[in-house]
Amino acid sequence: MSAMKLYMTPGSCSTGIHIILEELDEVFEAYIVNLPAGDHFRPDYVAINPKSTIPTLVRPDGSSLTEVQAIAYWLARSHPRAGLWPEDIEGASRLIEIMAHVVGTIHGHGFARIFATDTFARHPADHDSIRQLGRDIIEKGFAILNEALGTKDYLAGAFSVADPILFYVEFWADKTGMALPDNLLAHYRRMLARPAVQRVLREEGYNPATLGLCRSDATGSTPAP
Ligand SMILES: N[C@@H](CCC(=O)N[C@@H](CS)C(=O)NCC(=O)O)C(=O)O
Repeated sequence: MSAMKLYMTPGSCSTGIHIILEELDEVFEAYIVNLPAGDHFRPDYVAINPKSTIPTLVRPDGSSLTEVQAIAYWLARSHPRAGLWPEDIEGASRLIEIMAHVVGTIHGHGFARIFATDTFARHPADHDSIRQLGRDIIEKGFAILNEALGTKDYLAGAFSVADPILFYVEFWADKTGMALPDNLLAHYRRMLARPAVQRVLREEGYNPATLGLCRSDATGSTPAP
């Protein structure tokens, strides 16, 4: 048995997993995968994760686990005393539903069209419209999540592994100047106030004090004066 290894890229979806590990006070080794440099296609990384995606968690028995939701679930279930996963079937199903929506739709169909536009259309003339489609998908997704969260502090009421997953797309919205509806903005700021989240952001090169200053309105999020 050895320490877990998290293969991650600062400011990416792996930030959600990094936060879960920090919240669990888990000892792990962090390995930075430089996506722009193509590190994820190097044979040594492909041997760990043939999908060439981040995050990858290499567990104490040496086996790799990929996919954000699967890693979040495994971390929660292997630390039952932390209480980061609901015990009831309805609560657990709702968290799976939300994480799938965040990772599959808001990230995979929405932000991916903005961050990796050229993987959706070969011709640069199409890129603006692809990016706009991405923004539309994100806006619709955020409206649905805003209703699901309601006025609860966290998605399951109490903090769970789904909150850092929601956090990473809220963080991307902030960084790209997109509006967050009221309940999500309150959730994002609540997450930013957590000491573990602040530690992760600093470790990944961000200043938490400069985040969460966006405001929620119908015309789009703009920095607060
Ligand atoms: N479905 C994957 C998505 C992960 C993903 O798209 N990660 C991005 C970074 S946020 C990535 O690895 N991009 C590199 C690539 O796809 O080439 C998961 O849940 O882990």
